[in-house]
Amino acid sequence: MARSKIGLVGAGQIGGTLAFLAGLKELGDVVLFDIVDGVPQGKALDLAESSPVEGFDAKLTGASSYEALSGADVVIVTAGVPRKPGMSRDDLIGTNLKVMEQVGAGIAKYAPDAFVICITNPLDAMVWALREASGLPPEKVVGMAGVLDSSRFRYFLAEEFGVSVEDVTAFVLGGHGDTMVPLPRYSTVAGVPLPDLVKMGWTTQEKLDQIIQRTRDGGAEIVGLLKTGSAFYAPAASAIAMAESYLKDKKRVLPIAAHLTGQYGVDGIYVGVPAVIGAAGVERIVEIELDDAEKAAFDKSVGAVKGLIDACKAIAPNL
Ligand code: TXD
Repeated sequence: MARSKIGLVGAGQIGGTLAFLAGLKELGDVVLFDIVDGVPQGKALDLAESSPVEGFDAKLTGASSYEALSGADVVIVTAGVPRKPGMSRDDLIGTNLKVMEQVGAGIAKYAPDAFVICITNPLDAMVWALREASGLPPEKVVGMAGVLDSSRFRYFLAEEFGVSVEDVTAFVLGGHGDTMVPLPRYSTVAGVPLPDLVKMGWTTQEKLDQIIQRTRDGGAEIVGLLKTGSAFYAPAASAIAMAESYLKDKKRVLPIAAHLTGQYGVDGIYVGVPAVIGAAGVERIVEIELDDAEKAAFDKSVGAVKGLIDACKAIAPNL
């Protein structure tokens, strides 16, 4: 059976890391695409030269034409510009929306059967725009944010509790921004929900609230430290987990930006919800029960996403 093919649109900080992780996990052949000539080719060659050391067999190439995406099974999109200190994710709309229109056209032409994972910010609006511009079925176009946000949440919780990150599960719903909705009731250590752990004296509500806020500020914390760009290792690892679930039909239950058609009372936009990712793409949206406070927070986040999408429609009425 031929190897899978993974197309990476954007060969920058996240794109290069995606390529390395895809190689190390032997997920298939990798094509890096970028508009900066030489960067995709140089990174692909460097990564290929690591393969004998790491022992993975894959064809790694760089390209400056969308034609190189032909027949890709998965396309991961990081094309665009990242934040600088003091910028919000929403400040990126003007530039990155135009990029999504170009990328959507390229995918429609050369990889219409691919499972597409958008990473470009502001994520919830950019994945919507990418789906509109590509015309692909909504179940084959998703956004990566919730896996990253919940991984940050899980890491901070594991540190607080002194337990393995492997035994901490967490859900973060809603938009990838200040209104994201970490859900303590559905986050656990080995199945023990966080509210019970507070009662058991493992932590305090105040400490838990601090961890939730640090999760919300996770991106800005790293942008502030790096100064020249944003996070890229954890974002790349998060998108690769989604790609792997599709390529291996693992049916993972992951928080992703998915197209809703009435679930959670939301229709026609992308927002972070738990979903099953398998060989058919988004195979199920998991509608968990939300209490009044959680629902109010989720609805506020949905409102923020709707505002971003309205801003996109104002800039690009053809979408
Ligand atoms: O959780 C999440 N979704 C976020 C997403 C987590 C972290 C970063 N987030 C966003 O991903 C970030 O705000 C950016 O919008 C993207 C990519 O971040 P990255 O750190 O990889 O940015 P780089 O290193 O600047 O890489 C972007 C590449 C760069 O090489 C450009 O030349 C290329 O995109 N680029 C393009 N490629 C193709 N086509 C076009 N038009 C284009 N424009 C820029």
